[in-house]
Amino acid sequence: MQKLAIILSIFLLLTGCGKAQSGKNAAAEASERVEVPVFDADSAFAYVKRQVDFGPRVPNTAAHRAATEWLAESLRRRGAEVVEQKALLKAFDGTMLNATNIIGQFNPEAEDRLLLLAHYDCRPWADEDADESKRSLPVDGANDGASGVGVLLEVARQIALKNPGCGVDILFVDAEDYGSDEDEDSWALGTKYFVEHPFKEGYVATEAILLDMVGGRDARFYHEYFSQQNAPSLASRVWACAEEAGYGDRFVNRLGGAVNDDHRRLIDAGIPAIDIIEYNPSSGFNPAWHTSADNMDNIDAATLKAVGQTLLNFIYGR
Ligand code: AHN
Ligand code: ZN
Repeated sequence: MQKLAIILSIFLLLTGCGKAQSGKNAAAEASERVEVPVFDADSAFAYVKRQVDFGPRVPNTAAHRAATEWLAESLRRRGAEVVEQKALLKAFDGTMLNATNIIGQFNPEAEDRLLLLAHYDCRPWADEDADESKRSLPVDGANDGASGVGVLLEVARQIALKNPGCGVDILFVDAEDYGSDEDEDSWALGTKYFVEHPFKEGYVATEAILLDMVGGRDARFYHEYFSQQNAPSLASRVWACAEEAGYGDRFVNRLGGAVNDDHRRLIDAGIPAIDIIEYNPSSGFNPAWHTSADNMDNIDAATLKAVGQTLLNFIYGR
C-alpha cells in the first residue's frame, strides 16, 4: 500500500505541468504549489509599443522583416531554442507572402509541450474603417497582433528569470490577417503551414493557447465557440486561473461567439486549442478592429495584466 502511494506520488509529480486533473489531495497540492511570478504589465506594454514603432508589420515590407528579426532575437535573448520557419504562402488575391513563423522553445527536451501563440503580422487594409479613404491603408495592429505578442514576450522574460520546469513553446505566427471575408480558409495561413510542416521532427504540442486582441481598454474575454467545442477542459482550466488570479471579471464564464482564427488550424490538426480573444456576444470585436484606430491609444496595461497573469498562473500552477 505504501509502495503504491510512493509510485502514485512520483507519477503525480512527473505529471505536474501541463496536465489536467492530477487527483492530488489538498495537502499535497499546497506543498507542491510554486510561487507564480508577477506579470509586469508595463514591460508588456513596452513590447507592444516596440512592435508598433516598426510601422505596420505587413508581409513583404521592411517593417515586417525588421520585426521578424527583432522577435527571433528577443526569444533567443531569453534562452529559448529558436527556429525561424520560412514559407512562401499564396494569399487569396494571388500575392505571394514571404512569411516567417518564429518558434522559441523552453525546456526543449520535455515531451509534454504547452504551445502559446499569437500572430504578429498586420492587416494590410483597415477595411472596417468608417472613413472610406482610410480603408486601403494598413493597420497599426497594436491590439490585433502586437498585444498578444507583447504578452508572450513578457511571459518569455519571466520564464528566463524562473524556469517553470515544463516544456513551453512560444510561437509568433505570420500571415494570419491577409484574409478575405469571402473565403474562410484565406486566414491563418502561417498556422496552417506550421501544422502541415513540423519545424522539427516529431514535434507535437499537447495543448495550445492563442492570444488575439488582448490589449483593448476594458476588454472582456468570453469563451470562444470553437475553443469550447474542441477543448472545453483546457478553457475551464484557463478561466479558473483567471478567477484565481483575481480577473474573474475580465474572463466571463459565458459564450461569446465563433471566431475563425489561428486556433482552428491547430484544432484541425488534432491539438486541443483555445482562443483568448475580445469578442462580445452583442457587439463583436473591439470597435477599433481592422480600423485606423487600432493604435497605442487603445492599449491598456490593465488588460495585458489580466491576460498575462492568468497565463503565468496557468504555466506555473500545474
Ligand atoms: C474574422 O475575420 C471573422 N476572423 C479573423 C480573425 C482575426 C482577424 N483575428 C484577428 N484579425
Ligand atoms: Zn485582424
